[in-house]
Amino acid sequence: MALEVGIVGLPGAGKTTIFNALTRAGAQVGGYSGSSKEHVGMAEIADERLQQLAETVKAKKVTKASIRVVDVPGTGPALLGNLRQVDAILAVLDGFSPDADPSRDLETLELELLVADRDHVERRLERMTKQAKSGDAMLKKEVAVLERLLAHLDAGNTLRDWSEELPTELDPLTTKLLIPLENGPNGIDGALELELAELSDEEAEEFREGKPSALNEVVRRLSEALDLIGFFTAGEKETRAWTLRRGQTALEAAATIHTDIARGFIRCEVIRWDDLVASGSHSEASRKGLQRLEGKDYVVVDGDVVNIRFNV
Ligand SMILES: Nc1nc2c(ncn2[C@@H]2O[C@H](COP(=O)(O)OP(=O)(O)O)[C@@H](O)[C@H]2O)c(=O)[nH]1
Ligand SMILES: [Mg+2]
Repeated sequence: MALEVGIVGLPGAGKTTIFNALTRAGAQVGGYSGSSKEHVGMAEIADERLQQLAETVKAKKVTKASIRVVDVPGTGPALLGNLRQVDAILAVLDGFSPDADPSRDLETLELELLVADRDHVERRLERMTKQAKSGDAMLKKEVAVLERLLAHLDAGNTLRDWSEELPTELDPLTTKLLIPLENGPNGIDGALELELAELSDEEAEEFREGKPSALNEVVRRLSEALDLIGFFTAGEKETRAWTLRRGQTALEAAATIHTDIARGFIRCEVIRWDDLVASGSHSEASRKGLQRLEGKDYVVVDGDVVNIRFNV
């Protein structure tokens, strides 16, 4: 499953603008009617290694790795609740209007997230209290934890300073990775990025005159914060980049590609991406002994090219 990031921000901060620039999805920007829908799209991750690999194996199709992006149309517990499954939250802060105050807005957003979590804990407590009437010991235990947790929050504390273990399936927002992103001249220029997103990669590159893409910078910060690594599958039919969290195994890499491949996993051939490029082909890399055989528990390393042998 692709990694997922949720965009939050105050109305008019430029969430949908940034969403469009990241995903090239062309969702409607501005105005309350146009921005009242949830948008979902994929943001591609730039990786210079991919093109070199594709050229080496003469790939007919090249596919970048991508992150799923969700743009929620506003704040408030119900809307923010849609983000309980995301891996990270991108907080878009207005840095372009005349009275912009990004740090004030970040505080407001953090408070909104906390309110949404408090609301969530309270609802879950109500539901669990009803269910616990059956006498189930586990449920009663969770009710006791939730009661203490609610009191903890109502005393002005946060979920981050809760020292006990949180109930599983609570999926709080305020313990997620939060990445602030100022939209404006001092941060990333959402309006400019949106215009550039409509150009081809080459044209946008030219326009930037060597300056790095602000969106690549956002994706890079996300990858870093989520501790992502990139691995590749390099075939003639398709050469493709994928992501994993650091420390994940060959079996998890297989599951990222396809659940059937994970189910039928036999073993995995691994070559370093630069060894493959330098060798010029899989067979030459293999002849030089640069290809290794690994099992399901092998921890994938950034830059690995994998070929998973499986039966279905
Ligand atoms: N000048 C300027 N305007 C922007 C920028 N980003 C967004 N806008 C404008 O601000 C308005 C609100 O943007 P939108 O993305 O819909 O905000 P949302 O409500 O957070 O989704 C739109 O008219 C955008 O064109 C920016 O970086 N600079
Ligand atoms: Mg919007």
